Amino acid sequence: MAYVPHGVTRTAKILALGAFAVGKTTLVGAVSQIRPLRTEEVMTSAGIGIDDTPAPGKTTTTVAMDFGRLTLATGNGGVALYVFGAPGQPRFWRLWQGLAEGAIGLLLLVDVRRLDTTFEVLDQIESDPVCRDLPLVVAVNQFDDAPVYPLDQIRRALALDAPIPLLSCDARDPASSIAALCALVDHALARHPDHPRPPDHSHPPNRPDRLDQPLEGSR
Ligand SMILES: Nc1nc2c(ncn2[C@@H]2O[C@H](COP(=O)(O)OP(=O)(O)O)[C@@H](O)[C@H]2O)c(=O)[nH]1
Ligand SMILES: [Mg+2]
Repeated sequence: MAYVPHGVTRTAKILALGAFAVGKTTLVGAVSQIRPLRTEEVMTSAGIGIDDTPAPGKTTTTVAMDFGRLTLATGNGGVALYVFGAPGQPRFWRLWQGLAEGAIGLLLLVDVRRLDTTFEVLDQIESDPVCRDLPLVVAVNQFDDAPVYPLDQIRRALALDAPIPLLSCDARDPASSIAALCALVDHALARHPDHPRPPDHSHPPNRPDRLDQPLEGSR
């Protein structure tokens, strides 16, 4: 059992969300300084046509949650981040409310090859009574064989409000994934406690269902 290191004065919980196979489990494993808790189960032929993924190496799926922990040094003592990963399929969405309880914010992972699934996830976040009030950062997990789009185009396609940070990451890379977590911590700090910004759910965003041409030279 690895205990929280000395010098840690604060803790914060973060929930990584996103559609099936966008890299949530990979990101939690990449950032965790302890052996991550995983709840992976082997996918069987029963999932064909339901749990389809462009990731050829994916043979398991999260059925409850991922959990990892990392400590970040700050000016006045360390902060321990407890990073949870949610299962992505709609049949597990009822778990999100409980997983999001007490979190300082949500990290939404996106695979640009399957933006339609991200629209559904955004709709779910907006309708979840806990998730919808949490600060949100969106991270494009840039898969090797996925096209590369300018972030402003992805922002428009997802109809993200201007204050929502949007960045690109590689969920397999600890530094890149930690940068995404830091962006979320910064964003959450900026909103709390002096800058509350209640979300406006009165006008459902109009989300286009495709992106334009990828950047030149992209894969
Ligand atoms: N090439 C590439 N593969 C990735 C990346 N992130 C995840 N994967 C692979 O994509 C598959 C799905 O990732 P996983 O973390 O299980 O997705 P989850 O369903 O969101 O938890 C796995 O086979 C990963 O090894 C990435 O950034 N690049
Ligand atoms: Mg997973």
